[in-house]
Amino acid sequence: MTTITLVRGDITQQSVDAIVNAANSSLLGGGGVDGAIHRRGGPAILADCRKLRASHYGRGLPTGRAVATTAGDLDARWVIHTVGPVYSQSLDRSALLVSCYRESLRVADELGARTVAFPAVSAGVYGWPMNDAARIAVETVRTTDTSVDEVRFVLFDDEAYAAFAEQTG
Ligand code: AR6
Repeated sequence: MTTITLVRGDITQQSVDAIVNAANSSLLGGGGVDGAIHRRGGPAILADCRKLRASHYGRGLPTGRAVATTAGDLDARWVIHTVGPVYSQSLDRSALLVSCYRESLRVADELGARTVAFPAVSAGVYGWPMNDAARIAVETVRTTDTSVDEVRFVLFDDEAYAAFAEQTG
């Protein structure tokens, strides 16, 4: 059984096996949670990302996929980078958001990670409505077969926390 916990705070302060990053396909960093992870984790994370680009993802990491790097100076063993979909009102891109959580958990299982912290993927710069992002996140974790003991959603503000709390009731 995977336990879902909610924390209001900064994901870079978490002590877990793996921290999931809401990255972009370049894997070279950005704003939001991505910027915070690279800032606090230090240059080792970017160095690993550059190696992954050179070896496997010259055209970028596709949306919905996930890959792991070192966690640098963070209090974690790995960062799992996943690329969420940009929200679209005309297209239903939710399967790609489901895939982000499934793929991140699959990578966590491969690594042997037992505690994994997630942000609200796609719910910032990528524009996904928070309530829907929370529903997809919680439903997907609940229906994914994984060896992860704890999935910790780390929510940055009251709106995000409330949306996830409504789903976990
Ligand atoms: N800890 C936890 N959550 C955070 C933190 C933090 N330190 N900082 C922000 N959030 P976003 P996206 C929340 O924009 O929508 C980047 O530039 C934030 O409030 O980080 O998937 C990437 O490089 C929001 O609720 O990710 C991509 O280009 C959630 O994390 C793009 O943004 C996700 O917001 C990805 O956009």
